[in-house]
Amino acid sequence: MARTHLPDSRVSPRFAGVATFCRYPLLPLVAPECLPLDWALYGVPFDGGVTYRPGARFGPRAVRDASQYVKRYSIEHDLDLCDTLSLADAGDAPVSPYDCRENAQRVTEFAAALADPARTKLLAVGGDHSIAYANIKATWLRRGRPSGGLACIHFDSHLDTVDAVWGEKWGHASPFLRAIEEGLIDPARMISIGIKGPLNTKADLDYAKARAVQIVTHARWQADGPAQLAAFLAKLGDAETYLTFDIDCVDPAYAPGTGTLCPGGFTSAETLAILRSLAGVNLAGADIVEVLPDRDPAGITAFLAAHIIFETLCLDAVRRKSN
Ligand SMILES: [Mn+2]
Repeated sequence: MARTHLPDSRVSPRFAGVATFCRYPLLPLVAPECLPLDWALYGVPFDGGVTYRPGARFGPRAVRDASQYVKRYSIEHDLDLCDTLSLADAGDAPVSPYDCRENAQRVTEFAAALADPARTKLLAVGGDHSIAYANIKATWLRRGRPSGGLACIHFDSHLDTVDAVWGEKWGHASPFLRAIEEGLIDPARMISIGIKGPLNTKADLDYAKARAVQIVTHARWQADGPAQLAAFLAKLGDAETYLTFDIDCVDPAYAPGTGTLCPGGFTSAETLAILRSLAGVNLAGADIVEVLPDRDPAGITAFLAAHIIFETLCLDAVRRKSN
């Protein structure tokens, strides 16, 4: 029995109709038998927090469009995602384009109340990385404010633990410092994967290092990254874990459509394989951020982001199938 009703692509082709994430139903149109909803996907069209090139506010629309060709059965996990999870597109969060802090508050309020707060998990599609703070906060609230915070798996070129840029404390360079400061994330159970330089200063590493965030640079990944990640996952056990994916950890050759480019990252194939290697993790929530459609002439960045959504949801499906 399907948990998510998709339009039959032989009746209503993938290139027709109004685009929702992966063609999942809009939240108000979810069939009663598919409740409670397992995941609410929503867009956050906000890029007021960027330090360099703007445009990620158009990310949710681009990812919705690119995701029309995401199918439902995973060969690698041998599972039909839509038979396993009830999924919906909850539309876009209300944003405040000129004010990062107010935006974070609005998005948090919207996300905290979506669908069934006790049972529905949240996947936010950015937008710049500042919006991760809001989805982390909403997830933390919905999980009953776990003391000590959530564990976190972070893919990025950057640590995003700068206290403030031009006095702005809620921009895309700061979401993890804010989340750690507020106890939403436990830095001792956080891993940042794919970090690349150069940095503005060596001191940019200080905050994360002082709080024991496990940093796996892209260069280090080539040596023993998979083993480090496996050990981290073993240490996590069943802990509720938040997954945050900044598309700029992917090599610009594979994901040019982003605002703070950093050459020499993961290929798209490596990206999907790394995500699949997380199978077994207890996901509490997730985001995929920093897709900038204006710099994505062939749409490959948005298309990869759409498949990152699929692989992320599969992780929860694997876990539910095996439990
Ligand atoms: Mn980031």
